This record gives sequence, C-alpha cells and structure tokens, in this order.
Amino acid sequence: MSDNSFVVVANRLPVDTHTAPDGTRTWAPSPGGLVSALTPVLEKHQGCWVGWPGVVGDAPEPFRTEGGVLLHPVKLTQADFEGFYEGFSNATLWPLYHDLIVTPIYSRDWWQAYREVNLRFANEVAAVAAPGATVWVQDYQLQLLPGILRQLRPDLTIGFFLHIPFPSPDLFAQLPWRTELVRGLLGADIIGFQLESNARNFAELARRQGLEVTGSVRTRGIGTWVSAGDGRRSGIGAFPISIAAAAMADLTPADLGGAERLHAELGKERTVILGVDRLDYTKGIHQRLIAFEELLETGALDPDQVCLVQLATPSRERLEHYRTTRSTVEEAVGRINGRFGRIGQPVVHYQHTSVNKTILRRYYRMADVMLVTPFKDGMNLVAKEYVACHGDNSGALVLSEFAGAAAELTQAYQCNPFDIESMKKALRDAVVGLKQQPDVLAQRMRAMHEHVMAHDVDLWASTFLECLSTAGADRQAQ
Ligand code: ADQ
Repeated sequence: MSDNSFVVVANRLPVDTHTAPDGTRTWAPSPGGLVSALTPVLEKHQGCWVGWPGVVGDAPEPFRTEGGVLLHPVKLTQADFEGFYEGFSNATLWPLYHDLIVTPIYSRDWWQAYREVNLRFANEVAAVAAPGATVWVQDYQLQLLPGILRQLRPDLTIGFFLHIPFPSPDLFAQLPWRTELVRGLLGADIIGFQLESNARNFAELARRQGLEVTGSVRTRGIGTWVSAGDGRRSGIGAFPISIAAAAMADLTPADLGGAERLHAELGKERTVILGVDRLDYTKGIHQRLIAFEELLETGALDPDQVCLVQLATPSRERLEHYRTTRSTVEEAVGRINGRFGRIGQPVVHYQHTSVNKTILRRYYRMADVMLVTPFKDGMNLVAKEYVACHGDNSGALVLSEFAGAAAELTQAYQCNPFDIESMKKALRDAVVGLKQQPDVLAQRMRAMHEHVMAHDVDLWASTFLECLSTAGADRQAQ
C-alpha cells in the first residue's frame, strides 16, 4: 500500500494544543472514540487525517503520530472560524438539523465562508491522497467536500458520514442552498447516517429534487441508491455509531474503588442521578432539572435520599444560544439548591468542566440512574458509555426517545423531553425500581449491556468501510 491510501477528513484534527508560559505552542495527538476506531485502519494504510487543529490562524507542519499516521492540518483564519464554523455550521446547520430547537440563521456571507472552507479542505485532500485512495469525510461541516473532491479527483473512493440527525425534507427545504448541499453530498459513493429514519429523510429529499431513487432503506447498511446525475449513483444507508465498548467496560479495581469513594462522598445511602453532556441546548439539561425540581417539590423524591450530579462540558461559548442555555441551567441549579439543599449537602452538584475518561468512567459506574434527555440527538454516546460501565447489571438509564440511541437501547426508561410529566415519570420509575424491582432492572441493564458490547465502534467503522469498498468497486466496474 502506498502512503495515504486511506484518508479521514474531519473538521477537527485529533490533536490538542498546549501553550507554554513563554508562548510557544506544541501539539500532541488526542485520543477519542473516532480516533481509536480508525487508528488501526489508518496505521495499516500509512493513512492520513486532514482537519483543523483547533486554533485560529496557527497550524503545525504536518506530522506523524507514533503509529505512522500523518496528521495534516488545514488553517482557518478568524473570519473562517466565525463564518464557516460558528456561523454556517453551528448557527445554521446545527439548529436546522436538530429540528429547529432554536431558529437557524440564513446568512449569505456565512454560506460563502462555508463554501470557501470546504473548497480549501478539498484542495488539501486532493493534494495528499494517493492515486485511487479511499477518503472518509466526517460530518455536517464538510457536506460540500465530496462533490468538490469528485471533480478534482475522480479516481478516489469517497464515503461520507453524518454524525447528527438529517431532518425531514420539509424542514430541509428552508435552506436557501439546499440544492448545492445535496449535490455536494452526492459526490460520495456512500452517504451514511446514524438512523434508518435519517436515511429515509435524505432519500425522500432526493426524490423531491427529481433524482432517481431505487431500493429501500434498511436498519443497517446500504439499501437505497440515489442517481448522482453524472452517471454515478450514491448508496444511502444507516450505520449507528458506537463506542470503544471493551475499553470502556474494563474497570480496574482502582476504578471500582474510585467509584465507591465518589458515591460515599455524595452520601452512601443516597440514590445518585447523573447527567453528562456538552452544554448544548439540544441536550435538554434545563428541562431535566425542572423535572427533578418538581419531583422534589411534590415529595415524590426526598432531597435527603437523592442527589443529581451534572457534568457539563463548556461548548461553543461565543454563540448566544449557548450562553443563554448556560445561564438558564446555572440559575436552575442555584434555585433548586436554595430550595431543597442544606448547608454542606447540596441536592444538585454541578460542574461546568470536562473530565478525563478515567474519572468519567468512575462517575458512570457510581451513578444509580443516568439521565440522558436530549430534544434531538444523532446518537448520544453518553448513554452507551453508561451502559458499558454497568457490566454488573447495576443502574438504570432514563433516555429520551429523540436520541438516536433509543432505537437500540429499548430497555431504557424512555421519555419525551418535551413533556415534563413524561420525564418525571421515567425518572421516578427508575429511582423507585432500583429499590422495588432490582431483578427487573438488572435484566434491563443486562440486555442493553450485551447490545452495546456486541455493537461497538469497530463494528461501525468496519461495516461502513466494507460497504464503501463495495460501492467504490461497483463504480469502477461500470
Ligand atoms: P455530541 O453532541 O458531542 O456528539 P455525544 O454523542 O453524547 O454528543 O458525545 C459526547 C462525548 O463527549 C462523549 O464521549 C462523552 O463522554 C464526552 N463528554 C460529554 N461531557 C463530558 C464531560 N463533562 N467530561 C468529559 N467528557 C464528556 C455528536 C452528535 C451525537 C453523536 C456523536 C458521535 O451530536 O449525537 O452520538 O457526535 O457520532
């Protein structure tokens, strides 16, 4: 295999930067679910990862990781960051694809920036990819890239995966640049979505745009083809993403001891409810706090017997909706503690911070109930991570029916986050169930744990890449 015969393109390069006191910057590879799933493939093919290093105006020279993966940075200016990333990606596409939880802004300047940055990424990939290479494009920030790349490098096999939901054609129709986006995606040999319903939305949209659609959408894998207009066709399908389940489930005695100590600090006899999210308005953090507050108010939950821990990673903090979400959440935390906490014994523990994976696994393991209540979520890995940490069948998961994970984790206490009563019922059933029906809860957790262990991120990546390889070979044979 020649160098760079497999290229991953994502908005972010998997690197973290560190600035020394004298101002010098260093970059180091940062591990994550996607990175660990793709590393074996990247290493086998002396592969390459193209992306933005996460810092405006500055980028390291391309460098290789210890395993031989080439990290190839794409530079973004402050104006690119504001127009392409904060603007079109996160204030237009993100709310539109999450069913208008907030109103998307349609700005022609942002669209221009989105096109320019997609073109820049495409030029970089075209320059580094080996002849006949496989290129895997990730997510909503880069939807024009497959189309541009197809023009620049018709020899490439191109796959695209969308990590967030794909909306109904009626919502998508609002987008002033809807035709260009669909054309961009159709440059790919296969377009993967999290769920069958997302793939169906895309197929229906393509049909409405007058494109020929054949086959029928499957729960997993490619079942539908859309004619791309240039004699090619793109395969459409569902590939539900997952986590590095074995690594997540492998709790050492130190982890188990740490989890126990954490629980003891919160109160040995108290039922601990946990939320872990990026602080994003799609995640329904405020609504879950309201549900918890009302259960305390009515006496359905006793503040001496329960507490809620919310870990919230800072996210997109310059955008207005994220700032308001943060202040609404923090106000609710203060109010609930003011009403139901005692000095030295808060009823909500809130941390606006990211924690490392070792600590996170201890939180997951110690939590009696996990609350995952997004209004809309492509998948939601937190739900799967919690389940993976409960190989002993302890715990209970309260899960929004609007998280992609709800299609697989059917044994969770599912709820409708738009309906506070539904959330209250699911949470109370889970808390009460722990005491009154431990065997039933253990069975539910066992079923979910087995599912997550058998459907991990490696399966996701290998299934996608097998489908992509078949689609690429079919195109070349035509
Ligand atoms: P996200 O919207 O970021 O991902 P999610 O799938 O839950 O949502 O992944 C979040 C990740 O961040 C998890 O791995 C979690 O452990 C970590 N995390 C969250 N809060 C943390 C904290 N306080 N400290 C440390 N780690 C924290 C997008 C889509 C999802 C889709 C994924 C993957 O929005 O729907 O599941 O991509 O495709």
